[in-house]
Parts: sequence; structure tokens; C-alpha cells
Amino acid sequence: MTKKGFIFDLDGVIVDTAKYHYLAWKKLANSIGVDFSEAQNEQLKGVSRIHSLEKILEWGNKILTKEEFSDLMGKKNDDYLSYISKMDESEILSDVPQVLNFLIDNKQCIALGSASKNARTILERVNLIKKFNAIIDGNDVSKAKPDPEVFLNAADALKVQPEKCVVFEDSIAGIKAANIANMISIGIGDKEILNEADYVFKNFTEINSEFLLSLINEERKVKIDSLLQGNDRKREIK
Ligand code: B16
Ligand code: MG
Repeated sequence: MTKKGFIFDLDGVIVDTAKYHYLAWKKLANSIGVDFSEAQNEQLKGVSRIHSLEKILEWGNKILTKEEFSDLMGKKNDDYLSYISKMDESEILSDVPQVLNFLIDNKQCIALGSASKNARTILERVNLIKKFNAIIDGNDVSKAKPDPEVFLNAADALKVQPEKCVVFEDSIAGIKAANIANMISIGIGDKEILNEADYVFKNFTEINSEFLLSLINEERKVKIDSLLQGNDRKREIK
């Protein structure tokens, strides 16, 4: 059986921590007199902590000193940590354990590729950390998605060539990063939003073992082949 690398984003793919980021960012924004909506929170998905705060300040037309900026970053993270410290296995998104176990049973390599510096804490809280052969998170990269650094580092850690890797992502920036890395990109979410992905599913309950086996056994570089043939790379499997 072919050995492929399966790389999972964390927030929005394995767990829904976006709601906790939202609460923490909203408290911070409001504390400096800036409004913060759920729609704005959507735009922060997959975006690093520093860039998220920069965006909030831009939206609110605020300029801070370096000290104020780092103080707010610390406060936001303390708040966020207090939410995630209460997480448990019940917060794992549907069918994620089944997909991870299927890949493990089929001797596949599994990595995490997340922008979050709190990724390890979250994986420990939800008791999934042992399922991963490698973890690349916000502490390991200098360039944020859509830069492919996080996924290329994950492939490297798994010792699998990038073109033999499959990425599960919920953000537009993450799908772009996977495509740039020449990996198969699988969007988890809305197909209208994630329209650059090779495949899009609403969630893991839509992904069956037949599809996973086809990813494992796919020998050719799907993207390169289809690009060369000028085919439409977007195939939605239901
Ligand atoms: P932290 P992902 C991302 O996680 C989140 O989507 C994004 O909202 C967050 O700002 C970023 O991690 C940094 O998180 O503050 O915990 O370092 O989707 O890449 O798993
Ligand atoms: Mg995400």
C-alpha cells in the first residue's frame, strides 16, 4: 500500500475553536472601543495571532505602541487559554476520530499543520495528540498561510514528498497554501468559499472509506496531470 502524508489543519477541521477565538477577540476589541462582529471573526480564520490583532486595529482605526500591542496579545491569549483549558473530547468535530483511525489502520502518516501556537495544548485536551506522527504549528513557522511553509515542514517531518500529501483545511489561505505546496487540497466547509480546493466536503461525515482509499492509492500526481491536460481540477465528491 502506498504511504501518503495526511496533514490536518486544527481549528475548523479537528475542533471548532473559532468560537473561543471570537469571544476572546471580541472582549479585547470592545475593551479598546472597537466593534467586532462574527463576520469579522470569519476573516481571521487561519490567520496568525499577530496578523489578527493588526487587522482588528486597522478595522477600528487604532494605533498602539509596541508595548500596548504585546500587552493586548498576551491578554487575548490568556483569555483564549482559559476557554481551551475546559475543552474535552466532546468538542472533536464529527467523524474526525474515525477518519484518523482509518488512516492509521491503513499505515498512513499523519501530521498537524496549524497556525496556532496553542495546537499541542488543544490536541492534548481533546486526547488526540497520540494520533499524530508530526505536529507543525505556529511555533515552528515564520511565514503564515497562504505561504506553504507549514505544510512543507509537515511533509518534511513525515518524510513524505509534498506531491504525496493531502491537506484538510477550512480556510481559503490554507487551501491556497496546500495548492502552492503541490498537495491535494481538501476543503472542509462551504464549497462556494473554498472553491480553489481540489475537493470540498461540508464535514468529515461526508468522507467515506472509499474516498480515503482512493487518496491513498492514487499513484499519479493528480494536480500536475490535470493541469497539464487543462482539466478542471475541482471535483466535488458527495
Ligand atoms: P493562536 P488553524 C488558527 O488555527 C486559527 O484559525 C486562527 O483564528 C488563529 O488566530 C491562529 O490559529 C493562531 O492561533 O492564537 O492559538 O496561536 O486554523 O491554523 O489551526
Ligand atoms: Mg483552520
